[in-house]
Amino acid sequence: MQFQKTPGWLDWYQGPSKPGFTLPAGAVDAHCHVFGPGEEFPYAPERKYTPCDASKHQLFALRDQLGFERNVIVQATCHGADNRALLDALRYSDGKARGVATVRRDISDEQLQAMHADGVRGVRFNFVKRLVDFTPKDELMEIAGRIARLGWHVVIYFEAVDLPELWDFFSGLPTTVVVDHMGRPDVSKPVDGPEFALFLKFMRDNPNVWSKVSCPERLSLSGPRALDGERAAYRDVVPFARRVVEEFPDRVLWGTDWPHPNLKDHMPDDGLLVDFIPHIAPTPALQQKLLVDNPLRLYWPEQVKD
Ligand code: 0GY
Repeated sequence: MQFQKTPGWLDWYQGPSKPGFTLPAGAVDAHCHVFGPGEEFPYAPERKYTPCDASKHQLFALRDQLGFERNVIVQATCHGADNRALLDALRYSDGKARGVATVRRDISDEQLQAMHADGVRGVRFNFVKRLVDFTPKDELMEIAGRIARLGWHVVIYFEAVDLPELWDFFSGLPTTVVVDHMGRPDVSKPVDGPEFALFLKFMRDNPNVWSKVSCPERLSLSGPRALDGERAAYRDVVPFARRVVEEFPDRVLWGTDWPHPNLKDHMPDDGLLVDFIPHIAPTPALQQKLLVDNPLRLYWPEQVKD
């Protein structure tokens, strides 16, 4: 099937620069996607955008180029609850990728078991209105109860302004809960202001909640331009991500978000994104937790030695 990209869609950055920051051995890119290719894995009829194709081969080439060893591939909304492209990439990865799927309540236990065998370890609940239609909370809670029995976790994606309304639902989830992109703070507001304080309180009050400190390119207003050094981009996001890393070093993850859906202004150089990491995790000990120990504990626990 032929698909036309959403008008204005930015293709991912070809030939990323070599990062100045050397990733620790065993580093995991814990948030990235595959898109199609549409001819092989058609985009879902209910999707809100049609992306450019971004295949497993291209994702794994980026992994090797940047110096990551593993990926966590997150089901993107353009594939709805059709997880075939994700599962295909997981199978092809030879154990180097684990996945986060999207499922509906009609999924059978046998299907969940088969996904587990392929490497899925979580489901994603999306509350960003421009990306998905509404799913009733009782359906999501039912799914959470079922996947908890497999030892999976729930990834949640929402905007900062919606946290108060979603707080009780999130707090009632029976699994580890991973927040995408720090709950999308408005970084034009102060890091010490009430909005981000609420997010930090959410993490403090709920010890089962983790956060991805990812997507500076999505949250930044200052953008990729260097303010105080050639490779120091997205500096306005640093205080937010660093605050989360320093307060919750055992509950943070980082990912590229390749191939960066729905960016309107610029497409990031993924090498430059890697160079963002030492600004938010300034010591080798924090980098080891963020990039290796935490993702292994969540996605490859059988490989963690006591
Ligand atoms: C991200 C962010 C976005 C999109 C999706 O599944 C998706 O479509 O996650 C976004 O548009 O903010 O994490 O990829």
